[in-house]
Amino acid sequence: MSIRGGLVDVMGQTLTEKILSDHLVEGELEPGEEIGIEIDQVLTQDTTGTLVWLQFEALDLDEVQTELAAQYCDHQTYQFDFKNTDDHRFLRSAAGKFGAHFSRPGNGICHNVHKENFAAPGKTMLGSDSHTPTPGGLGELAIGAGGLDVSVAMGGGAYYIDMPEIVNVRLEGELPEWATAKDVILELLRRLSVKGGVGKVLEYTGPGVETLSVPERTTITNMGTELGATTSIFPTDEKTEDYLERLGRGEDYEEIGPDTDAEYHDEIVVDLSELEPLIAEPSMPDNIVPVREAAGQDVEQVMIGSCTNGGYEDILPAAKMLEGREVNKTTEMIVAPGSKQASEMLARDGWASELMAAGVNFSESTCGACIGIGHVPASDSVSLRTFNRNFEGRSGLEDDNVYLCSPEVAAAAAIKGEIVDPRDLAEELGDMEAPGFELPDVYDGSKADLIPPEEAVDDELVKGPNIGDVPLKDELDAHLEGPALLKMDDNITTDHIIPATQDILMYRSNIPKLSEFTLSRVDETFADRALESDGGFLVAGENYGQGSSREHAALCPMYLGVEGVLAQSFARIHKANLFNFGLLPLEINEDTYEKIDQGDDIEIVDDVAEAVRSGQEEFTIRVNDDWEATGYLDASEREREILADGGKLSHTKKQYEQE
Ligand code: MIC
Ligand code: SF4
Repeated sequence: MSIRGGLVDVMGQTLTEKILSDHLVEGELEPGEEIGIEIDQVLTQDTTGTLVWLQFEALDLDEVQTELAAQYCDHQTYQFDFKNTDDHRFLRSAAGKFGAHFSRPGNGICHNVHKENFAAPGKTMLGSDSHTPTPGGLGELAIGAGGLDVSVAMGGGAYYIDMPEIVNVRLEGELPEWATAKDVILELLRRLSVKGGVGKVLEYTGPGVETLSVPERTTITNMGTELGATTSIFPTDEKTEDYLERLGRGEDYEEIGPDTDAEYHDEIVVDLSELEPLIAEPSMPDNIVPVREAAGQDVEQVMIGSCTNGGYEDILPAAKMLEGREVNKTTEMIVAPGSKQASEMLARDGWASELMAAGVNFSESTCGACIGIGHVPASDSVSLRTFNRNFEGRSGLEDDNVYLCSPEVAAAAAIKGEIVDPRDLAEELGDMEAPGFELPDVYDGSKADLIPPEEAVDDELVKGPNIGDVPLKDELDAHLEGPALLKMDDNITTDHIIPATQDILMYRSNIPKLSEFTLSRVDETFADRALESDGGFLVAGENYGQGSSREHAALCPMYLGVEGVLAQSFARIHKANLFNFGLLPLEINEDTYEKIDQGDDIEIVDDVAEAVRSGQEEFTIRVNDDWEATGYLDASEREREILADGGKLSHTKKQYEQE
């Protein structure tokens, strides 16, 4: 029995409900209802962080109000151009001026470094990166969001979200040899698809939980994002306490879990003992098959790293498999540890030299190759990666063939030069043992690259010439009309809308320039056509905007004059970003989607501004002055006000003025 909202509730609570009710500032925990929650920790990274701070500044906020905020420089650390370095310098100055921890470029990927240094059970966290849910593996309720939501939360404002459904993912049994945590999440992707988790929190329970270490759990929670889930979370136990102690943070431990009579909206059972090595084929993380079905394909590149499998413990099994062996002469293998701490420890333990001796190259601890910066695969070749996303073209090569798998499967392919189930390779070689999963006694990396707010080196913002202003939009018009500028399929990713490769990424804080690349991967003429047309709509199928949290995917279309998106359904973070930048997201049914052609004239017949503010849910869409269809606006009162005010920046400024 627990107390919630002042009433004695006879039903037990899930872990998610417990953390949410501890942090609830508005609303009730009813699925679909909007709730406001208090945020304890904030995470931001270099490619979304510049906007986070520019918006923080534009809101006239002057000091971080959350318990902790951390600015990481991880996505683009190679500093190819002064623009990247300018961004990093600006971020250090913003962290110093406003009071955040600053992690220097090269210190590691935000999720890995945050997990090692700050993540703690029972806390809430908001991050401007879609893989923010990673520390769910140690009981933190962490959610990815657009940068503007993060700025507002960092200024002490609540974070608003529709109360998700909570799904019980019950783990039974124990992983057999050669099956890994990566295979658990690949199995869920096989069953549920990339949109199977939208509007849901996946809460892991059952006897299988205690068989997994915290880093294995965080591999699973990290990739819950690929299911579209709001977040994923594990209860805490001795394994969590032990992990925090090895990190030197035993005092952060707290025992938390669901009530025994907690009620869930749904249940999925995964018997760990039935899992086998799996692989995601190109070019969607839910194209899952057993490794044996993909075996025999030549592999030219193998990469171990990323926020999913870049930990010391993830690289160790591969190192053990390669000890005394060599990478096949037809293959290149690169290890990019997720944090500098992992690199440092592998170097001290001698495992880095074992890997080097086997023919492996080490990269800086960075996202890099995961978003097409460096190690771009050769044309018409297979690249096998331990990453979490293989959206087409994300590697930097348009028609790429990127497969996703565990470090064990990756190392097996590096040895054999082709995709092979490690069980079959072990049998073939006769002397290769399953490496198992092992934690170091202590995580003892240096903290030299982490600058706490009290040791800040800057107290004023430093803005180089590449750092622009955040464009503002006027209030929503009464009359919206324009062409269907582009018609797209299902599952369009934010990588399609604003790609993240090096030549484009350096303009993340220069919106006019960045906008030139909007949807260029779908249609090179889009940006010019949008500017010329002075208004218009995007049309898309299901799950529009899946993938990243980058608010640029809404901000740049807004800058080009796009007024709304008509889609069969939207991904959660992107839909919030559309509201935040004043773009009307209308849901349409399949018939309407099929009937609209690119170039058609679209008119929203209602007085749009008035209808949005008054709570109207159905909008009449007139096409070519010829036929009509209905568009649905699924939005809370708060989202409607934001939209009508021309976006969250104008809306929040207005609110602050009224206070
Ligand atoms: C990604 O994995 O796509 C990114 C790059 O980390 C993005 C953030 C960004 O676009 O900067 C994400 O996942 O949110
Ligand atoms: Fe970085 Fe890739 Fe993880 Fe995104 S998914 S945070 S780009 S490593």
